[in-house]
Amino acid sequence: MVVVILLQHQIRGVNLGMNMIGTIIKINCDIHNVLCDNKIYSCKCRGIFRHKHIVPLVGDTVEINEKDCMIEKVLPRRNEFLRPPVSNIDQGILITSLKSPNFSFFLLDKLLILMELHHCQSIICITKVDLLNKLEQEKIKPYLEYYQKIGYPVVFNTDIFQIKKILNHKTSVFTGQTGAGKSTLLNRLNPDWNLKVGEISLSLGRGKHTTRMTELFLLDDGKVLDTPGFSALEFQEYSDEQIREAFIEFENYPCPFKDCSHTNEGECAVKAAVEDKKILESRYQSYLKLLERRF
Ligand SMILES: Nc1nc2c(ncn2[C@@H]2O[C@H](COP(=O)(O)OP(=O)(O)OP(=O)(O)O)[C@@H](O)[C@H]2O)c(=O)[nH]1
Ligand SMILES: [Mg+2]
Ligand SMILES: [Zn+2]
Repeated sequence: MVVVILLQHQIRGVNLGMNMIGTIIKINCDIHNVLCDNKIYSCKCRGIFRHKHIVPLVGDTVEINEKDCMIEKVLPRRNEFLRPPVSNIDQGILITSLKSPNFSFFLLDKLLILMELHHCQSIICITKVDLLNKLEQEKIKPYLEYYQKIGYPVVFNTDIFQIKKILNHKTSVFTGQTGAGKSTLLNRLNPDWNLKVGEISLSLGRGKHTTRMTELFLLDDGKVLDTPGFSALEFQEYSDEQIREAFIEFENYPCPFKDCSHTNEGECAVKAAVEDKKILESRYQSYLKLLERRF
C-alpha cells in the first residue's frame, strides 16, 4: 500500500521531501547545481556544513533534500584536488599544445605527476600539431613515443572518435596550459556546450585564462570537467618519496640502495639509465625540479 502511494506521488511529481543522490556540476558562490535524475537542482548547504568545515566540490556525490533544495550530506570522495577544487576524478586529459603556447616537458611532467599523486589515469592529448612544420613534427615524435611506452596513451585533438571512447563511463578532468585548446576540444566533442574559446595574445603566444570556473558536463555515459588549470599548491602535501614513486618508469631500474633518491648516491640505476638515454633527460630534470619544489 505504501509503495503504491509513493509511486502515485512520484508519477504526479508531488514532493515527499525524500532525499536523493546527485552530483554537483557547478558551484557559483553558495549556489550548488546538483544533477539528479537528469534534472538540475539549485541547492544550498545546511548551516552545519560551515561549522564542520565541510566544503562541497564540483564532482561530489551528495544527498539532497528535494523539498527545500538543501544539500544534506557529502558522500565520501575517491580523491580531491585543491585548485581547482574538484573531486572523484578518474582520469586527467592533459591538453598539451605543441606551439602557441609552446610545448613544455616540465609542464607535462608536472601534470602527469599530479595525476599519479591523486591516483588518476593520464591521457596526453596533443593540440596544434598543425602549427608545426614536417621537420618539427618529426622531432617531437620520439618524445611522444617515450610517454606512450611508459604507459601514458597519446592522442591528438583531431581523434574525436577515439577521445569519445576514452571519456565514456569515466569522470575526466581537462587540464593544461591556458590557450592549449581545452575548451575548443570540448566544443568539438559537443557543440551544444558552446564554451568560450580564447584568443591567443600574439605578443605572449599565450592565452589569458578564458575558462574561469570549473564546470562538469555530461557526454554520452561519461562526465567531463573544463578547468582553468591546476596550481602548484597541489604538490604541497606530498613527500619526496611520493614524488619519486610518481615517476612510474623509475621502478624499472632498481638501485643498489633500497631508498635511493637518485640524486647524490654514487651508484644509481636511474641516473645510469638517464646517461644511457633509456630515461628521458627531461624527465629526470623534472624530477629534480619537483624535489626542490621549483615550480
Ligand atoms: N591552430 C590550432 N589552434 C587551436 C587548436 N586548438 C585550439 N586552438 C586555438 O587556440 C586558442 C585557445 O583555445 P581555448 O580552447 O580557448 O584554450 P583553453 O585551453 O580552453 O584556454 P583557457 O580557457 O584560457 O585555459 C583558440 O584561438 C583556439 O581556436 C589546434 O589544434 N590548432
Ligand atoms: Mg578554456
Ligand atoms: Zn637511484
